[in-house]
Amino acid sequence: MAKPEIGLSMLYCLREPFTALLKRLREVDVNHVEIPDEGLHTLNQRRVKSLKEAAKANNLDLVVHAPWAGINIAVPSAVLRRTILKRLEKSIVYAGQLGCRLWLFHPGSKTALSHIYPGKDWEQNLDSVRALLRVARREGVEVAIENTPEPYPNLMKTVRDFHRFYEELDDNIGMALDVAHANLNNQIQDFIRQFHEKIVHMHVSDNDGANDLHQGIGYGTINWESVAKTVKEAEYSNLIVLESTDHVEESLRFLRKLFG
Ligand SMILES: [Mn+2]
Repeated sequence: MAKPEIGLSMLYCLREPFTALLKRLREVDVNHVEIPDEGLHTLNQRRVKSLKEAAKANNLDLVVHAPWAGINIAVPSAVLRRTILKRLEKSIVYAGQLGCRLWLFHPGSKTALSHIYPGKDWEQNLDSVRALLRVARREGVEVAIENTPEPYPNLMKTVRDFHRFYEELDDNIGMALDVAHANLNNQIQDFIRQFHEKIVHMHVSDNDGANDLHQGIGYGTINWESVAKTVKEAEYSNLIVLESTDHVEESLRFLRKLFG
């Protein structure tokens, strides 16, 4: 039976300049790397070219994480939503140019208007996801939508939200399961068991069960033995990407042992 492969998100070096990211990519000890298209590492044409060279030099397979800061695909203003979707479209195009199998993004959030127009944000979220799926198909990139953490007003945090989403979307989209986010509402097992056919990508980091701390594996409250057991039972064999911002080397070793 195929085993999951361990990858690494470069989130931990997002404080460093882009040139430092390129240097790290030539040294990382993994075959799969996730690039956040965000902050100091925001992609552009020139950077895509350098990333391609670095990936080739170290034989890396890349996936792109969509920008997330200030990005709300369910925002009520049409002009803001157009701008946000344009930015995300660009990110998908770059993912295609990088030869990525996958581009993943966050669902929308509630706003200060949500209580005035109940249900409207949920509709905008679905519409935006459909628009992103059209772009991704044009660019030949697979997309996945990630479960988001408490206590933020995101629209898709629980298994219930995802069941409703899949029922209403009426289209195919993979799920990127963030195990650490699922720990914040105590639904790690529920997500893996109920959505194992949808999950195409996983993020792992640790936390205290209350805050999305992106800690190293084993430094928070997540029961990793039990996660590994459920992942195995679900016969999950895609990527498990480390998304901690500390104890990176140690966490990679831990994960290799756990899922190896
Ligand atoms: Mn994540």
